[in-house]
Amino acid sequence: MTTLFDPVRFGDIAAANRIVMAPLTRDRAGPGRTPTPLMATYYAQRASAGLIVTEATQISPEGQGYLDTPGIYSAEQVAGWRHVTDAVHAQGGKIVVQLWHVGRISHVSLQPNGQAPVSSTARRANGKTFTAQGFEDVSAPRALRLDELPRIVAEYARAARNAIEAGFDGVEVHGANGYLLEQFLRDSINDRTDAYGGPKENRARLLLEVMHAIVAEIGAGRTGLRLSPVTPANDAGQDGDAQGLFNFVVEQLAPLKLAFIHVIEGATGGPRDVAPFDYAALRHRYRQGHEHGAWIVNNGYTRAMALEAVASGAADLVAFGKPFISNPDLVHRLRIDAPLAALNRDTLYGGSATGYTDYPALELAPA
Ligand code: 8OZ
Repeated sequence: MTTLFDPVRFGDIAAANRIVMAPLTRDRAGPGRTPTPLMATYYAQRASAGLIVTEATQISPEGQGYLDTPGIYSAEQVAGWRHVTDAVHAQGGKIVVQLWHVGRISHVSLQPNGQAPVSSTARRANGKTFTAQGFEDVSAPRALRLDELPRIVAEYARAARNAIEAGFDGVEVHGANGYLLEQFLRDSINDRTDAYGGPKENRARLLLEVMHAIVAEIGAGRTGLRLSPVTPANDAGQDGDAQGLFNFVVEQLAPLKLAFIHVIEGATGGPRDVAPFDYAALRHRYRQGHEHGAWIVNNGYTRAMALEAVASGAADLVAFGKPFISNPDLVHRLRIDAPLAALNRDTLYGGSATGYTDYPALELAPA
């Protein structure tokens, strides 16, 4: 029987176990939104995860929505990430970068030339972001013109190429949590009347174009996608037919033979039962006729739930977020069923090594 601690291959990635470190925004990038040596230490400390997904990383200056999040569009950023991937690989780990465009979840003070953030819509989200002034309401966006969308697709592809240059084992496209790609997907946000709005086939177009472009650039075996079909995060609302929309998305993606799909079940970081959704049906749709790619599940999994998900075959891997912040050796602790250290929420975003690289590993139990 397969367990959570068994190795697994998916696409071009060989993971030592089925425990994934979920993407976690920590707002500690340096000048030029460049990864720092401290970030390399942080990720290396967590390299016993079967796979690390980095914090969300903007594909362009326009894709940024929070203070001090890293990018992967400049040569300096690629060089900074190279230190991170080298440090993780030296510890025997695997790491993919999460490619991010926030869309309208941004603030003019974080945008190039103080411009309005861009989205599928010109309607402002009801929510806050973190800027140099602290928490501020997000700014009113400008709806992207039809003729600008190829530029966005090309920026995703360029970021994927940069990721490979930086030594990553692959990329995870951030298709979740109410950011740009979900601002196109959901009918609760997308109010366009062109080929990218209206029926689900149109609303899914940008995401599918992005996935095709990245696969053409770096190969499907190094490409994954994160989805969150019903999360209300970032004023995403609920799609009128979330099941139909996301079934369609994964059906369209199946022939691409991606390395993995990573699904947030329920409200991101919150209740798993926020809205009805049949995740098993989603997976079934994805796999029909295509037995490939890993299915990664996430959101509030306990040790017992994770063991059961893998043992039953409901999932191939399980991603843990907050537990990895305060337990760098989470894999070891789950293996021996050790208690988990508590998280200090005051040091989640921004700041120094405190609450970042100073969470200790469990002392090895005496033989
Ligand atoms: C927390 C704070 C800022 C950003 C997400 C990238 O929700 C994020 C994020 C989370 O996907």
